[in-house]
Amino acid sequence: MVSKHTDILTALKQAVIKFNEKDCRDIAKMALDHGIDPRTAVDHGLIPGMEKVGMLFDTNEYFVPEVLLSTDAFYAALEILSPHIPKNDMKSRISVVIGSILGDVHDIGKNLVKIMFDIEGWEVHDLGRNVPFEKFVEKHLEVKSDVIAISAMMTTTMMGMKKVVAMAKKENPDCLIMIGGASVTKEIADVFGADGYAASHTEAVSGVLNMIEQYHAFKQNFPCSNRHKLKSPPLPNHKNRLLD
Ligand code: B12
Repeated sequence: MVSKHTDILTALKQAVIKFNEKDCRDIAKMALDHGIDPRTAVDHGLIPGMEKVGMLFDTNEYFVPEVLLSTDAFYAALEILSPHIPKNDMKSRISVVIGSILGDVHDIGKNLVKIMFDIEGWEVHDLGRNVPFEKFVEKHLEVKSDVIAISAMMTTTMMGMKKVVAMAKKENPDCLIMIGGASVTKEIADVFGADGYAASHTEAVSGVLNMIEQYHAFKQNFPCSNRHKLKSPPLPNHKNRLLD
């Protein structure tokens, strides 16, 4: 059975690499039929496939059209798998505005992060990709989100995140901003004045919870500061998950 599961995950990876949308769909269904955890199928099938595509692109074996086709294949499987990923029925709903920064059409990573937030049962406002700076801030103010999460995959687009941080903090100093994407590091996040950073979708949820924990610690230590209240109160159920 284990080897059957491994075979299916390998086949899923290969279907992304070979940009075979139909195979991707069929193998994703097969994975579910064989009781493979859909998250495992994403993390150990689809993502390694996309990573390999990135390598082929780097070595000029693949060009943009192949990468686009692989992206379609990736999404075809993700569409089948993601509805089967169980969601938490958390009482506290953190509210997040998320999007890929202006000039950036890469959205696979952003969408994986979004799925993780969805799984947590959080309120997620997805602005999509190539999002103008002011849209992040406008949406944050409109829905009073706790967090703005921004993705940038290119060195040319990542500077835009610094602008969003400045614009958002000017409008609401309490807005917590998390940034990520292949071009971003923790150091860059610090330099940009972002409150949080996560290297991958698997760290994004704990990254947000950490950020909120630090915010509440700050409020406790500096009650007279002019920071305002977050929409979501401290989350008592999160004791075992970083927050109090
Ligand atoms: C797929 C892809 C594309 C697809 C995008 C399709 C789509 N819908 O996303 C297409 C073909 C459209 C494309 C186009 C281009 N691409 Co491209 N692309 C890639 C590729 C191969 C894979 C990216 C990917 O999806 N990885 C898989 C996901 C799972 O990983 P990830 O994106 O890193 O996301 C994870 C983390 O970064 C993190 N994360 C991401 N976002 C966020 C946000 C938050 C808040 C958090 C906490 C975490 C987080 O979590 C994610 C999940 O674990 C990369 C190569 C690579 N090795 O990354 C190049 C790459 C990003 N592309 C690149 C380039 C140059 C381009 C083009 C300019 C090419 C061209 N000549 O036209 C155009 C630009 C278009 C534009 N204006 O945006 C360069 C960028 C170089 C740079 N450093 O600036 C790369 C690195 C390739 C390279 N080595 O040159 N691309």
